[in-house]
Amino acid sequence: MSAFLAACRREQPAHRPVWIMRQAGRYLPEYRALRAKVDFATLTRTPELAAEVTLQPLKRFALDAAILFSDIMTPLQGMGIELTFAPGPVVAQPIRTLAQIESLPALVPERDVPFVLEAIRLIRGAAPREVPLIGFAGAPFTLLCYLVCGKPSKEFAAARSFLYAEPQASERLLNCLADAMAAYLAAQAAAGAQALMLFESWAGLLGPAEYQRFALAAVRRTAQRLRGCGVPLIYYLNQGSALMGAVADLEVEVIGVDWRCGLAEVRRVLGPAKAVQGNLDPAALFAPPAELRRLAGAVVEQAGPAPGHIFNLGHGIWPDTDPDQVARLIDYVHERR
Ligand code: 1CP
Repeated sequence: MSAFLAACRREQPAHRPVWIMRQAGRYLPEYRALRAKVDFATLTRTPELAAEVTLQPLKRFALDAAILFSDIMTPLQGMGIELTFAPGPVVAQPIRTLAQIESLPALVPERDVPFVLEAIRLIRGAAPREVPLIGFAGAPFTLLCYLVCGKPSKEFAAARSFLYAEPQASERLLNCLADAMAAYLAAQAAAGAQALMLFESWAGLLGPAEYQRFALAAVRRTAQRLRGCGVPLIYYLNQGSALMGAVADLEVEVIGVDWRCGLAEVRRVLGPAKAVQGNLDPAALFAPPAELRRLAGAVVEQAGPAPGHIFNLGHGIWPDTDPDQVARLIDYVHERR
């Protein structure tokens, strides 16, 4: 079994697996060269190109997993939501009313996003056997943030006030998104994705009670619908250190965390039934090589010797990162046995 899948299942891998959030993207010259010719939406909707971009980082680096090149908003376009990327997602008609929520159709992946499933099949046919493919979706609350605000934001004020002003409508929207993302992820697994990941990028905006009532309830719903799909599920929370106790009994195999929490404490709170993924600060890739090696070692030390650690950054890699630093980081993780 691959090192990545072994770690997801908390079995002892031959080496500590490592991959990088946003590993296919703008820090790679070959990605920028392709993007100069093709816009982002077209890349995601053309299976051959999405497969090519997914495989770009694997050609350069000894990565232990691939992640589908797509976006968390792509399936929402399939549900008829009009949006553009500039470069973050901009929704033409932000969702603010129950009527808009009630008119959202269910997602039928084979009909609405066939290009994603075809990209997965192409990647599986071309990727090295020992490098599994991760499919992904946005977690319902993170999708709600973009749908209600209509664009990227620091505070997502419109989305957070919507939870308080319209709690029932919010729950309705979250349930709809939870079901759509469950169908989407199940279809990705059926097409060949060997692990599935939910990105909760804005979990840290919520207090514990609102996190549990809205965000976590919706993720539980997605996870329950995916039970029996046969592949490990990873739930990544950004700025979620205060929420670890709340996710300890969530039915997922792996919890992904950012750099603001120490992995020793995370593992203590989550207990032995969960694998963890993370959590080097993306800024650490700007340290001189010897210091980068020390920082990578510190993450490994924090994670400890028990199986069930997947090395990653704590959030997506920055576009101005030197690719040579990524190569070094992967070596530093692999050289520690
Ligand atoms: O111009 C371009 O090239 C577009 C930039 C871009 C890229 C490369 C966007 C728009 N999305 C992506 C790809 C992408 N997005 C991937 C696949 C690449 C990989 O991981 O190798 C993935 C997994 C995502 C997921 C995603 N999109 C998240 C969750 C992860 C995270 O970073 O928190 C989020 C929040 C988005 C929204 C989004 N889409 C694009 C941008 C620039 C953003 C962020 C907007 C914001 O800051 O709010």
